[in-house]
Amino acid sequence: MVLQVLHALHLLRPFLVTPGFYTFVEFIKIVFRQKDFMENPSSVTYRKIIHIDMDAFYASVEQRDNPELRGKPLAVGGSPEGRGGVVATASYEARKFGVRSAMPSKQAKQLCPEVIFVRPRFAVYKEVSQGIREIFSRYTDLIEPLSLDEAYLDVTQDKQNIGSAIEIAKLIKQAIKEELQLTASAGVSINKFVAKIASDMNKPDGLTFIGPSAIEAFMEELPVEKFFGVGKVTADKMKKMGLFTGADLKGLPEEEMIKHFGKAGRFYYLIARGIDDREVQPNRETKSIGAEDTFAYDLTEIDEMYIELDKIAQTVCNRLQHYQLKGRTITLKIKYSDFKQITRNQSLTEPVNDFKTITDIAKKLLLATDPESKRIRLLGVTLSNFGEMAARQKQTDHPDQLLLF
Ligand code: DCP
Ligand code: MG
Repeated sequence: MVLQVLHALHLLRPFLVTPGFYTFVEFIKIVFRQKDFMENPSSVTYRKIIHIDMDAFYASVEQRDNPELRGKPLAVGGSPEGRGGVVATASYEARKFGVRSAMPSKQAKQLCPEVIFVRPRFAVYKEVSQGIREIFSRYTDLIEPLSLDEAYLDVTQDKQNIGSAIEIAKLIKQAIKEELQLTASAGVSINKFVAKIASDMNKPDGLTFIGPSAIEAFMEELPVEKFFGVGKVTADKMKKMGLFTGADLKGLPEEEMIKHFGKAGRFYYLIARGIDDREVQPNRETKSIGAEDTFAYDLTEIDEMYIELDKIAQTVCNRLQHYQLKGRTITLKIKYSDFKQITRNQSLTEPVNDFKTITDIAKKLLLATDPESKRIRLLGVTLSNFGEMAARQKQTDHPDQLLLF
């Protein structure tokens, strides 16, 4: 018997080494996993995924380091006096008044006159971030950071043979509390998508487990705007089509989803069924950081375009500062009302991350495209070419590899 198998393998050898074969094997594995999952959930060994997200991250660090700020409404970000100041995050006390991330600081002050504004201290947040990653690494090396305060962990096989992902999440939360005097929320499930949504469900200091048998019902009830990758524009489109929840999405065949939402349609199709095979990927590196916006109506006037570019450039700046990165290449993306898309870029001799340079170059690139001659539905700005700086950063603080926006 063994000899027969070996003989068969020998005959199949030319096929076994082709990449196509591996793709085929992966495909079969996925099909069987999903088939098993649907028919007999108890027969499958699931992955154990934890998503951890710090609570009101910047604001909590500021309250930790300055007792006078504790229990008070706090906004970390630009001051409300200057032009263009934006809230990076707000303490839970300030959130009660409606103060939120990305809100103009002026508006935050109107909503909550007692709010205290504090400038961000990125170097401290980065240090805390390294602290939480060190805690994660006690349990697994499969850590995928999404930003300074957020990461996926695959603990299917944990380093300490604890076995229970819920127990590991508890221990991590406890270590963060005792060693860093901060709180985090955790989501535990069998895939990234559900774990991430779970971590947001009982903030602050939450721990939410969504097991295999609960996933289907959970996904059915989930509003479409909570689906990964569904922005405001897609959510509005879905609602116009009468799709409000996961259950509604599930009603649409795969071809229909792809027809309406392109490549993302396939992802939504699977996700609506609780299927997400994305691996936890350590060692991801940031190659670019950007932001874009699709407008509620097409833009035709340069003044409007400039206003929108200012907002987009501000978001890009916040993100660059959040990750402490500077880029040498600025790329402008324009999508017209007929969905045709162009990009224009400019590279500088020195890397930058300041608002003025980024928005000025984006406007210059826009102006060179004769922008008022066509209706514009989307504008985007991206910085890339982090070059030496990213390389240096990689050498000095290895775990700080980040996901693209
Ligand atoms: N951040 C930012 N600009 C944004 C969003 C966030 O600078 N538009 C920064 C500040 C946050 C940190 O990133 O503290 C983490 O972002 P989160 O979305 O996780 O928000 P918080 O941790 O502040 O709050 P939550 O408890 O809701 O996670
Ligand atoms: Mg957070």
